[in-house]
Amino acid sequence: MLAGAVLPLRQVDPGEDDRIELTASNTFEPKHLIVKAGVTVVWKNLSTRQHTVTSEGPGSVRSNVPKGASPLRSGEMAPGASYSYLFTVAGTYRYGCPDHTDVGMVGTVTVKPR
Ligand SMILES: [Cu+2]
Repeated sequence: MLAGAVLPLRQVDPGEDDRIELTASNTFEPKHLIVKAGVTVVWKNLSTRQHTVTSEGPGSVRSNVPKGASPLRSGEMAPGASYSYLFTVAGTYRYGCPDHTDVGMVGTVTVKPR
């Protein structure tokens, strides 16, 4: 490998899946994801506790999705469970796990138009 080479970002095309992991340290990984419209994102709970992916909710969840987009609303995700969402509306989606926003379990997905 050339010195100073930059690793390419994974390129995910419309119709394909990208992935965000819910980790054992109560984080979404990656915390900030950029995808093209038409990509489905799959959140996978790799931790040993229940979490949710929620774009609207009580308390400190800083919730927002672009106008015309349906909310992110996984319901309780047991360890090992997955939640999928097909992003069709461009813009920034903010979400969190309402039980763990106090420890920083929040993330964003930015959707670029095709
Ligand atoms: Cu949680």
